[in-house]
Amino acid sequence: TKKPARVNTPLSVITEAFENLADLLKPDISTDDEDGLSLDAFCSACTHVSILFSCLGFAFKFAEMEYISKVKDLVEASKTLDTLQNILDLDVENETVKTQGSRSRNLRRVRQGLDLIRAIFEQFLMTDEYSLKDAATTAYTEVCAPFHTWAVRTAVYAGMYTLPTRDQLLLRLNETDQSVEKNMRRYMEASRPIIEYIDKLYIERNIKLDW
Ligand code: 1PZ
Repeated sequence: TKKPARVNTPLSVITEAFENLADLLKPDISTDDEDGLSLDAFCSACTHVSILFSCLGFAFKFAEMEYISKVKDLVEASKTLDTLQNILDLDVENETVKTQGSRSRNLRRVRQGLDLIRAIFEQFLMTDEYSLKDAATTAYTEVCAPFHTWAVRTAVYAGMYTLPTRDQLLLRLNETDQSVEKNMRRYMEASRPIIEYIDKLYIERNIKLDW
């Protein structure tokens, strides 16, 4: 019997991008610890996330534009800066870490987006009975809501009602129950060290993560 050809689903593309990025953080591969994580490599993984938005529908157009504009700014930065820590060091020097639109702030926002996706996947896999709306609502409340304004939170919670059902999502992602579980778990595992790495960049510079 012939095995079905392996197809690249949107989720497997994202997952692979983050696994490759996480590999760069492994001590045996990065030869010089002082170098830090490549901004180019980080941006290219983050760019892949955009594919997901097309599965969510019109209500999340705003989230998509927000996310993409932040990543774009980091791509712009990557033309002159080599690593993620360069971004922080420059803003620390200029006292613009938390300034609206600064690169350190945009990096923090993108990091929150990556963590949100991880939390949504975690919730989604908790039980088959869980709707995408409930999974996403719980994850958002945990990961992003504390840092968003009242207006944004209200819009996001309203938008949740327009999310596709579980089955619709699997269909749009071209996944089965088994394949979606595997890919979501792989993303959850790969994104964790990257998120921790980014947090450490701020903490090492005495910047609290309460924003
Ligand atoms: C498959 C799972 C579907 C779940 C969908 C859940 C979507 C949650 C959407 C969150 C929208 C946040 C919108 C706006 C946030 C802004 O307040 C901040 C402003 O930052 P500032 O300019 O003040 O520094 N913007 C962001 O945080 C940018 C990134 C937000 C987008 C994250 C999306 C994550 C991906 C969801 C799954 C595709």
